[in-house]
Amino acid sequence: MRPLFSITTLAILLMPLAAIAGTDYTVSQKGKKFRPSEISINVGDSIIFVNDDKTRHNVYSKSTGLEFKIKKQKPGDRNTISFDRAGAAEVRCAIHPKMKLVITISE
Ligand SMILES: [Cu+2]
Repeated sequence: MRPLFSITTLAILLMPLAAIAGTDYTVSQKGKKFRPSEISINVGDSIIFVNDDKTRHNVYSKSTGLEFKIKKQKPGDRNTISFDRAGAAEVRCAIHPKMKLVITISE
């Protein structure tokens, strides 16, 4: 008797689940800069903000529909933000006004 689902069929059926789970990207804050300073992701993906500096950061976005606020982030801390809609988010640091990250989120 043939198995009901082949491995290939199973892989195809499970693929949408992987898409829903999304991809995690890491953005470092080092030397009072975001690294990278621009990143393109897809809806459902997440960004892990890591403070690799010896100073605190305070990352936020006020971009419409894509607002978030990590608040005070100590050296070594990591915070994950997921993005569930398309658009462009400008990310700044409340402590260091020169810091800027642009996230482009596609469908
Ligand atoms: Cu900062």
